[in-house]
Parts: sequence; C-alpha cells; structure tokens
Amino acid sequence: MSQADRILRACRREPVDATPIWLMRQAGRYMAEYRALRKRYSILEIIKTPDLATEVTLQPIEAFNLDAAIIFADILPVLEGMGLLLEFVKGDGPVIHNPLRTAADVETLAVRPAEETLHYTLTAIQQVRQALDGQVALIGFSGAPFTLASYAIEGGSSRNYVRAKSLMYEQPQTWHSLLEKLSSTVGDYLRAQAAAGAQVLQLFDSWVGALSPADYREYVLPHSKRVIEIAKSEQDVPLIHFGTGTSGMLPLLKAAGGDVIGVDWRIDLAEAWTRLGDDVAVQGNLDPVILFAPVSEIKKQAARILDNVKGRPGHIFNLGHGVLQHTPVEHVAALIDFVHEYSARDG
Ligand code: 1CP
Repeated sequence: MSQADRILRACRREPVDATPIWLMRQAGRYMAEYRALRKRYSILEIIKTPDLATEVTLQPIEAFNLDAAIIFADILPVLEGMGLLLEFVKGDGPVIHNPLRTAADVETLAVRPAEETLHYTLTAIQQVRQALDGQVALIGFSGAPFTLASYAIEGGSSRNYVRAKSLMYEQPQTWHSLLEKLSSTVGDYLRAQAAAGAQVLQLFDSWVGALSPADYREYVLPHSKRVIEIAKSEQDVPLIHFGTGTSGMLPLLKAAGGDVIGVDWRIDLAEAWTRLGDDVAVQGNLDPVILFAPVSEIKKQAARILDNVKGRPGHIFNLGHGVLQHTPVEHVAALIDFVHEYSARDG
C-alpha cells in the first residue's frame, strides 16, 4: 500500500497497513532548509513563485517519512485577491492595511475565480503532484470563512476578536454578506486546487473555537457548509475540517461538513470520536508542545493516542495544531517513525 493510499483510505474509514501521519505546518522555520531559503526570499515571494513553493513543499517530504505533503501557501493571500492589502511584517505576523469595518468596505470586496487570483498556488500544486509521482498524497487547503473574516476585520492576529464579534452582533447583515463572499471565494479556491491535483483538502477554521456553539450555528455553520459543498461540486475529494478549541462544538463542525474532523489536544480522541459518531474519520491530536519533550515522552504520548482509538479505521495522526518554531527536527522524525512502527498492522 503506497503512503498516498494509506491516507486516502483513512479519509474513507477503510483499513490501512499503518496509521497515516502528516503534520500541520510541516514546512517552516523549525527546518534549517526553510530558514536558508527565507534568508533570500520573503514568505509571499516563496508562495507566489511556484518553483520555490514546490521546493519548500518537498523539504519535509525529503527529510521525513510522511504520508502526505501539504502545498506550501498561506490562508491569507486569498484576501489579497479580494482587494485587501496583506503584508507579513517581521516579528509581528500578518497585517491587513485596509481592514473591513463597514458595510461599504464589504461591498467593495471582489469575488474572483481562483484561476485569476491564486494561479501561482494552482501551478505549484501541479508541479508538486508530478514530483510526488503518486507515492505521497498532496493536500490542498484554505482558511475557512470565520478565520479569514477575523483577520480581515481585525487587521491581523487577535486574542479576543472584539472587532470581528462586534461586527457580527451589531451588523449581522454585513457579517453574513462578508461570509457569503468569503464562502464563494474559498469554495472556488478549494475546487480549483482539487482540479489542479490536490488529492485531499483541508479547511482551516483555526480560530472558530472562540465562538459559542450557538453563535457558530447561527453565524458560521451555513457558510462553512457552503464552502464544502462548492469544494466538492466537481470531484468527490476527501476534505478535512479542522479547528482548535472546538471540543464543545464537534458535532456542529461535522454538520457543516467534512469526511475527516480535525481535533486538538484538549479532548481525548476517543471521546471526540464518540461525540462525532461512527460515520466520520478523525485527525489528531498530539499537543505540538510535546515535540519539545524527550523522545521517550513523545513516544508515550503518541502511543496513548493510538491506543485510545485502538486501530479503528479512519484515524489520521497529526498534531492538534501546527508544528511550532524551534521544534527539534529529530523529534519530528522520531514521532513519524514511531507512529508507523507502533500502528503497523498485517495486510
Ligand atoms: O516564514 C515565516 O514567516 C513563517 C511563518 C509562516 C509559515 C511557515 C506563515 C506566516 N505562513 C506559513 C505557511 C503556512 N501557513 C502553511 C504551510 C503549509 C504547511 O503546513 O507546511 C499553512 C498550512 C498555513 C496556514 C495558516 N496561516 C493558518 C492556519 C493554520 C494554523 O496554524 O492555524 C493561519 C492562522 C495562518 C496565518 C499566518 N501565517 C503566518 C503567520 C505568522 C500567521 C498568523 C498566525 C496567528 O495569527 O497567530
């Protein structure tokens, strides 16, 4: 069974020879190869140059025994295509220079096809697919409407989402019109990534756990649902629906859609799966900080997760969120090999 088959089968809850593993943010600053390239190019230059994006996507594939690659891109360039001015400021993270505050701001946002605005990522996907030659699966991704709206309204990262939530409660019509534009754009972007060769899609709703379940249901769920419907409208590509801090709303994430639900480390994976039900796969859920612990502790914690789901078909091993900067590279290698060895099954 190829590594690509392993993860594609797990998405469909079919038996596999060993639990597939990939890591969110598996390319990035904890790798020397990435830091070397970042000395010469900004993150947006890498993302917008298909040869560079291809090279970075393949760095962790060459270094580790991963079952999937994730296309090197970011969730925020999609906002540029809609008319927002994005910059990654050294040390400060992303900044949107013209954040959305009013109904008039939202009116000006453009909804354009991904082939026009994000062609560089679609080209990179074609190149990576060719390089991987069917051995390792390729994952495409996008930010989800809520998480993107939070950056577009706040103008950057946020702790409490006061501006975003205020707009949601004070101007619900403006909020829904923004999320409709985002869901059309994001759904189309994911559809285009599958058409370009992405074999699995992941929808990152990283910050949606900031909402109560009731607010998620009212203000977000219909829009995420629409994204997933559009994403799968041409091809039945498996989709992973991911968020953090979502233990109290897992069934709502599932109701919005996805073949696989991403689970963070704040809940036992078996408990999460019980809440979700049998008819969906799960991804997760090691705390990214465990990778700073001694290898013996990493193995103990990874074994606990694997024991927790007892080889039940439909588990993709991952962290509960992205690999952190300064994570020891040899710990990442040890985790990946351990998950394969410990979960190896006959057949
Ligand atoms: O070189 C750098 O500046 C390093 C930081 C970096 C990297 C490696 C940023 C800036 N983006 C990326 C690439 C990236 N972003 C990937 C690559 C593919 C892979 O996983 O290997 C992915 C999947 C993302 C997605 C992303 N960007 C998310 C969702 C995932 C998550 O971690 O929750 C989010 C929230 C972003 C926004 C973003 N991009 C970068 C920064 C510093 C931030 C802000 C994060 C925050 O608000 O705290």
